[in-house]
Amino acid sequence: MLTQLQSNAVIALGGNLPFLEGTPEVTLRQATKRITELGILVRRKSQFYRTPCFPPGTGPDYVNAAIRVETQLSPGALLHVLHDIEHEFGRARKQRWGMRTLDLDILLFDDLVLPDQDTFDRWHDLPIEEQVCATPEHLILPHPRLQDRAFALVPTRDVAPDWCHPVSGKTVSQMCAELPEDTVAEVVVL
Ligand code: A4P
Ligand code: MG
Repeated sequence: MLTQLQSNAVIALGGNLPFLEGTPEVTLRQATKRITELGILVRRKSQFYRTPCFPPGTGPDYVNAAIRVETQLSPGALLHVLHDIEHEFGRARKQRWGMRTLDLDILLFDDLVLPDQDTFDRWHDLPIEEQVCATPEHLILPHPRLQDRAFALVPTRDVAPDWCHPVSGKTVSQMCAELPEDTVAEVVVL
């Protein structure tokens, strides 16, 4: 019998609005449980962090975390499952980078670069003023902002410190070490 190969992925979890009576931390815990219930194997969980909203001043602090998972799903099918879970936890898509009960992003998926190197490069190099308003239609992997964001990299370091970025070749720990110190210091364990 053929066994299907498992893929490894890192998923970022974030939220800065309560869902029903639950704080964002409660939502993130419950969302992780839902991910497991839907057959995705959660191998490692990061600590929960309180992080200042980005862009600064646009909303309450976030709670951020990351999990390392194993799955037989394709990247597109995994994103579909994550969108369904966001929906279950009250996510409304009103505004790019707007406040939200739950955001689930795929940061890394094996060593895949999707949809292709040119598209990845274009999103990776997008000027900040365009990042605010441009929403990708395709799944982009790795997440094109991963290397810029302490709120994504610090939790990812908990679960995958030696994971090599398939384009830059840098490990998650190296990318973290290259962030401005003050942005890392703002990411505080809950
Ligand atoms: N998409 C493309 N690539 C991916 C990927 N690797 N993972 C597409 C997930 N989705 C990806 O996403 C918009 C579109 O991107 C989707 O159609 C999806 O197919 P979205 O979740 O609907 O919208 P969004 O959340 O506003 O966009 P995105 O890209 O997830 O936003 P960011 O860049 O993650 O920013 N501040 C703090 N402190 N902590 C945060 O977690 N998050 C954001 C959201 C802003 N500020 C924050 C935080
Ligand atoms: Mg998202």
